[in-house]
Amino acid sequence: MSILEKKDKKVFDLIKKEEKRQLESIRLIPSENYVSKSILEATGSCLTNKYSEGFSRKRYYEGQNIIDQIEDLACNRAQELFKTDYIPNVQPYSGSPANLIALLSLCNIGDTIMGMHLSHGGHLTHGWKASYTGKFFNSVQYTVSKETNLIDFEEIRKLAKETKPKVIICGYTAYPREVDFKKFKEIADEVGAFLLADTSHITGLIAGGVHQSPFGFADIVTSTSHKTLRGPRGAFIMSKNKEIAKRVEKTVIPGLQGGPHNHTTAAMAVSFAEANTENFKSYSNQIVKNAKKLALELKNRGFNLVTGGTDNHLILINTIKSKNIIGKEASLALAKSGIICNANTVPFDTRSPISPSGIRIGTPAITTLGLKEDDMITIADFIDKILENYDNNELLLKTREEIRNFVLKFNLDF
Ligand code: DSN
Repeated sequence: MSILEKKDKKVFDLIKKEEKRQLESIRLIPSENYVSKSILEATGSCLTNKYSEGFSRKRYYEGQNIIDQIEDLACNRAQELFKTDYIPNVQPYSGSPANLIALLSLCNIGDTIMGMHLSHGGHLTHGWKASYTGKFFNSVQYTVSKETNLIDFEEIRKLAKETKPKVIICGYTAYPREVDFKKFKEIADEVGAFLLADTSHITGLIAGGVHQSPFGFADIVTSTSHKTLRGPRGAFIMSKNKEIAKRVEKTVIPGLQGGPHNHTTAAMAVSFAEANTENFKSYSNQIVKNAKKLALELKNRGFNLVTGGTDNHLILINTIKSKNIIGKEASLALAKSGIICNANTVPFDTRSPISPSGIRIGTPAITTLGLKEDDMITIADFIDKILENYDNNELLLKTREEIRNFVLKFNLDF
């Protein structure tokens, strides 16, 4: 970035500082990752200069010969990666627009949709009351079981039969267990609903074969490309058949978006190829191994984990039950020492999303950095020490140095 350094030192310096922060912290936000240099190059390429409203060979502006090839490549690679004939659309700007596009393709404004409640693990765009998906549609929200904090299929079936939703949404942002897409499909069929699977968090695990696949069950699969999949900041939609894919196209443009972000499309194509390798299989397997080990080590130190552990890449800790600290205080204390996570609601939380009862942590980024199971023991020790001493500023700052030294031993090498 020598040109940027010369032309705009202020922005250059801020980017360099952020790069340093990312490499000197233990990054545990489960939706974040480090991308490869190839993906950084593709996102920083001349493709950002081009407008391409429409789809391959059906564009509104000229000069699309290369862009069409890039978009076709991304779509073909998506199908190869997920071993599916679902029809890809790689144009949604990010996960929230992708979900809105999916909902507007499957039903009309005012129709009933059914998604998981925000504080039980659902996303804002799964019909939460403050999101427009909760205002445009008649949103019915399901919860996890009070006893186990697991998905309760009998409750979901009962609610679906009572409310007759047009769309049922599964796939979550803060649910530490495997999603059984087949069971959701059975319920959707029983009530004549479409099934929308938002796999954003677990797409990399699906690609790597360590989580079951929604293909064959969901009518639409939406996903961001930057979480466990380790691609650029973007999203894609996979539709079960041509009719749904056509509706998705129309909802993308002219419905909700203008020109696609071609630099993102190219980077997405790169990430689909990167994820279709033996290396990526090992990576996704290691994400889960690390998460399970970290959960075990935290449990051994007396932490209260929602559902008692994890099957995927994330762990939800009730910090009030664990250490009598509210989630925001816990995440701030951890950040002061260089462990970056987010405060998170837990099921049946009585506190608000801005100051909830827990934190959410995950292993995708640290696994990219090369950390293995033994390193999870060190991280659990750090978390324990910090939360035991969350109001001891001196100790937090001293721990910051220990964490910097620990994490700088690892290198991004791809
Ligand atoms: N912000 C994402 C997450 O952290 O899960 C979801 O959109």
